[in-house]
Amino acid sequence: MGLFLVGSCRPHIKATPKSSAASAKASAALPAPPVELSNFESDLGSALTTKWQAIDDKGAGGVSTAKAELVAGGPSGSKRCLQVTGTARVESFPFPFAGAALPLGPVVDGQPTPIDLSRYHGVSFWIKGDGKQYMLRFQSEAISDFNFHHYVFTAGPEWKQVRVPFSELSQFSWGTKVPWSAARGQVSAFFIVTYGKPGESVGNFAFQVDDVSFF
Ligand SMILES: [Ca+2]
Repeated sequence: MGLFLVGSCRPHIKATPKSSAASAKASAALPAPPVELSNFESDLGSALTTKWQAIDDKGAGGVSTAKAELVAGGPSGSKRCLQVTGTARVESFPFPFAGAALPLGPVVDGQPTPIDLSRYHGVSFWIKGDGKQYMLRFQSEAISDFNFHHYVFTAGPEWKQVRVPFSELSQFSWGTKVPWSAARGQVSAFFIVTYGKPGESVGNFAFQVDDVSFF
């Protein structure tokens, strides 16, 4: 899917800055923390009225694939969770990625409206997977070279909670460094995607996510 596509390294698609007025409007009704964004009990929706979707690198010339769907299960007490499966591999595009994305503001003309995350301190979710490394990322309009703030973790065979204060997010060594305090006001999407070194295929992947919250 090519919607608001980003790469794990330097893709060649330019972000389109959104107006601050649109950002302020989308942020106006944000609930106070802690807020449960998605529990996946009945659908792929979120408390922000946006919806989770599969994301891959095809729009950047890649060949990776992803599928996002509701399945039975989840951590204790859950009936359903989000399952993401696919393949992330190198062909002509050297920075393969695939996974799932949540637009944070309303999607207009295929692009999510940025919102202001200043009132939140971090993100938490439950995860289970194939033992591979994954990366959460926050796409911000304040960053023009795709070096978005991220955090790498491993999804193992047992459900575990990943709880990440925004202060623990980092950027790659390439690209312009932007403090989170300057990026958090214009965040358009949250991603959980495969993590691999440039030029390296991740191969088949599978993980499940549940109970995504901002605290
Ligand atoms: Ca659930």
